[in-house]
Amino acid sequence: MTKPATETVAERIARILCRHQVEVIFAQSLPSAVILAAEAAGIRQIAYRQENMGGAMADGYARVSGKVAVVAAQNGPAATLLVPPLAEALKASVPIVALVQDVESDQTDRNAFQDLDQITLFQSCAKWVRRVHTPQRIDDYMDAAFTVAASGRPGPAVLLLPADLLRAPAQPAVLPRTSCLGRFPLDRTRPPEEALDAVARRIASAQAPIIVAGGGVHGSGAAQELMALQHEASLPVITTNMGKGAVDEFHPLSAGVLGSLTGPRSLGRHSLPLMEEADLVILVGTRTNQNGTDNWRQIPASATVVHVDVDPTEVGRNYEAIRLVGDAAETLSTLRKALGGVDLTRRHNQRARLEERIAGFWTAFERDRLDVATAASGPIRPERVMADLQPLLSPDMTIVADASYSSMWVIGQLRAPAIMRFITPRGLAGLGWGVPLAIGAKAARPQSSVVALVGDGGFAHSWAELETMVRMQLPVIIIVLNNGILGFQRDAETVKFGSYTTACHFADVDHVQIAKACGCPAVRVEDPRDLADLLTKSLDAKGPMLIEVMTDPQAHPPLSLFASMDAAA
Ligand SMILES: Cc1ncc(C[n+]2csc(CCOP(=O)(O)OP(=O)(O)O)c2C)c(N)n1
Ligand SMILES: [Mg+2]
Repeated sequence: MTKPATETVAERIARILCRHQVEVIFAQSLPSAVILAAEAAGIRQIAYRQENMGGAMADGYARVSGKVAVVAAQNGPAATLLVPPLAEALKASVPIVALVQDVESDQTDRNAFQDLDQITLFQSCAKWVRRVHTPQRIDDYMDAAFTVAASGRPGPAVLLLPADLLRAPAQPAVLPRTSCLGRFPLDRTRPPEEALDAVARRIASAQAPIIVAGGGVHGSGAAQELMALQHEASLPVITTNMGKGAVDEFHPLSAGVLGSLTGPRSLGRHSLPLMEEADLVILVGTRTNQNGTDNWRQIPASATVVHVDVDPTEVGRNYEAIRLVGDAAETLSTLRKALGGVDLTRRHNQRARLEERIAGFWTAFERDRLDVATAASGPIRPERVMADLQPLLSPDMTIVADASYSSMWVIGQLRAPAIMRFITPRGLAGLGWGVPLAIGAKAARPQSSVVALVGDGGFAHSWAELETMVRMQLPVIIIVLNNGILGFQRDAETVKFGSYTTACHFADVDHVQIAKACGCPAVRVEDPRDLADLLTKSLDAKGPMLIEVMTDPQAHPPLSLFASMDAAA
């Protein structure tokens, strides 16, 4: 590898990013030496307004692009603001490399300006944190960061870069490196064949098997394999919140999302028995978390559990399971081959009856929610917003939601017309992720539409990034559900304590003015009959758009938590 004699470590970093096919870097000019070099090397800086948001943009970018996202930040206060998005990425298994400046090497621990123990800072929210000590090792450490992020269970890796190191002349690498490590999963591991043969026999002989697909299916790019398995072995599939869109939800063997949405007017209310009656539960790429399992209540204790996961520590965490440790796509592909060697007559014989039953769930769900999904007078029901968005869904579109009710409306009310992506911050369910996740998703697929649904509370965490969206020409359609309250907060407190605090009601906010002030066209909708046309026109226009929908503060998604409130209603 020839290099100009004057190359600095920062310039070397830019070259290494190019080797990993990094096309965008989420940053705000810092570390300056790195970002200057990256821009000079043709990497696009997506300049965020605030580090929280930049990290969440990187998250959305990685989830949709299949590439390791790179975010950069200054040391000290800027670094601390990267903690929340990296924590979400850690829990949601999203590969991000964070390049964080550190103070000059000889100034550490002297109360230098903005010095902080950043190794300790990032320890709980990253897979790996290292500081680079010498120019000779920059190639090794950069590659290690990408390897950590993209391999095994994907997640964030943090590389701390002392400012003086970045200015230092680069040295020849200890050993030259040429690989591209910028995509995930880096390795496609799979369990031994005997284990898959044994599971194939169990699938053939079970009375009532079911697949539960989690976000790991998307992370692995395993959705096609999953649908092939569903079809070939006549297996019913439900997904978790993060797994939504891992199968076409119009496939007759798809029973939608099951989780904590089991209250009145939910699909889960009808589909739950399918899980409760299962004698074989095949988990794929799920961390069996509280929301995904409705407080670990849904999988019957009598069922045999098979768990496919790339992270061996997730297998058996909450359910003792037959262990299939491996990449989801690779493992499902090999399982399909193993199923070729068993007699699936029992499965196929049950299929017509199963399909009829699943169709019944959807019909009952449609009937139950008809009143709210078609409500023609204000204040607007969120179910109506989703019903009007439904016919406009297309497989290449990305639907994003913020935490709180927005995630639940998207997950519980929309029906995926094909394998497609629904991005929600389900790692930690933090407010404010909706808009930046959507901007990152748009950066990953600029030709495809991105629609973000956000509550008025969560949106307030991220108003400033409207300007980023406009400036960077990453147009997203943002639907703000303005119910004037911290909806979930009010309702959860009401259920748990019988009252709620004074924080839950907001003053009136004109979100249209906020958007317009940032150069984003915007409109307020108060009549539900205006929605469909507006959504169609906004999608056709392909520009940025904020639609402020004045929603019914009494509406809440059918979470099991609200059973007592719903029963009293
Ligand atoms: C960063 C963060 N802070 C606080 C919470 C707790 N919390 C969860 S939902 C919620 C209310 C959200 O209100 P809004 O965004 O308006 O959505 P709505 O429920 O009204 O649709 C709050 C405060 C959280 N999840 N994340
Ligand atoms: Mg609200």
